[in-house]
Amino acid sequence: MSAVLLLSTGRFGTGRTVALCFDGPRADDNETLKALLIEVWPAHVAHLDHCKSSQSSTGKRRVIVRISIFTASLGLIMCTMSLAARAPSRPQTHTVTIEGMQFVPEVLTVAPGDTVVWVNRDLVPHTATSKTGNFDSKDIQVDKSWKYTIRKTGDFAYICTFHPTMKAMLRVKP
Ligand SMILES: [Cu+2]
Repeated sequence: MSAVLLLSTGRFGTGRTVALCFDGPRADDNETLKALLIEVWPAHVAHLDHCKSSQSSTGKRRVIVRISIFTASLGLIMCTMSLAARAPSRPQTHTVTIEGMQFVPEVLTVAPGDTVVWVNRDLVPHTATSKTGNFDSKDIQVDKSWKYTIRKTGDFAYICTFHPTMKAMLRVKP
C-alpha cells in the first residue's frame, strides 16, 4: 500500500504543497496511516503557529489557518482514495483448453483465490491431476469442463492420468 500525505508549507500564495509517500505492509494500512498522522501532526501544528505569529495583523491569518486545515483535510481524503485504489483485486477466472492432447496454455499463472476452468475440446476424455495431490478433476468428458479455486501459492505440475505425457503447470503467485 501507499499513503500520500499533503502538507502545506509557507504562506498561502507563495507556499507549495509537499506530497509524502510511504509504503507499508497491506494488513497494517490503517495503523500505518494513524502512526504517520501522529508523527506528522506536531510539525503541522508548529507550522500553523509559525504562520499565526509571523502574520502581525490583517485578516490574512484566519485565511492561512483555514487554508492549512483545508490542505490537511485534502491530504486525508487523498490517503483514503489511495488506499481504496490499492485494494487487492478481485478473484479472476482463467480457462485452460484441452485440445490436440495438450493443455493450452501449458503454463498458467494465477493469484491465490482465482478459479481455473479446464474445458475439454478434445475427442477423448482427459483429467487435470496435480502430481502432488493438490487437485484432481477426475474424468472430464468431451465438451465438459471442471473448475477449481486454488488458494495455496506455489508451482503445481499436473498431468492427465489417462495420457501421462500431457503435462502442464499451474503457477500460483500472490
Ligand atoms: Cu488425457
